[in-house]
Amino acid sequence: MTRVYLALGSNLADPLHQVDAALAALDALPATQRIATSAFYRTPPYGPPDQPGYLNAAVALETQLTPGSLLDHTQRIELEHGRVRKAERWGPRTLDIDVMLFGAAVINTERLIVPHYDLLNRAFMLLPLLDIAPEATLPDGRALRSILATLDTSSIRLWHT
Ligand code: PH2
Ligand code: MG
Ligand code: MG
Repeated sequence: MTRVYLALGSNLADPLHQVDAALAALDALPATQRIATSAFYRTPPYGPPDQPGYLNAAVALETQLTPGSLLDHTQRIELEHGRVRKAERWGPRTLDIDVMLFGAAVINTERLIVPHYDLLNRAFMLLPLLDIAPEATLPDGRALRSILATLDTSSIRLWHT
């Protein structure tokens, strides 16, 4: 079993509904249990500013799937929930499921980079992750808590407020 942390994001088509549907779909994955889910956060767009704010959350899974098989499933779930891949970098999306950490694995393939390539710059990923894994570290042992402390979290709110 491997402990995996996923980031969920949505800023189109009723983000709360999208993320609830993603949680249900993750719960249906084979050989996988969802063991923790963060609070839901409202975060300002990172990248092009002319798009809606995001709902961001993190989930912890215990899985026997390989990284490639888990990615097949998360990409399938994204597509089943209306994801249309656009050329615009960091543009709006109905549902985004990103692998932040896969155990202590370091993965650098065409399809998958783990730890997530931009995790260290993204408070909207680290804050939810640290909700459910305050002691989480990178594969090299660095504490994510100390990395979040270098980022601006002042405009992140709870979704329900
Ligand atoms: N995802 C992006 C681009 N920008 N901004 C926020 N706040 N949250 C996201 O999940 C996000 C983003 C690309 O995946
Ligand atoms: Mg993403
Ligand atoms: Mg993605």
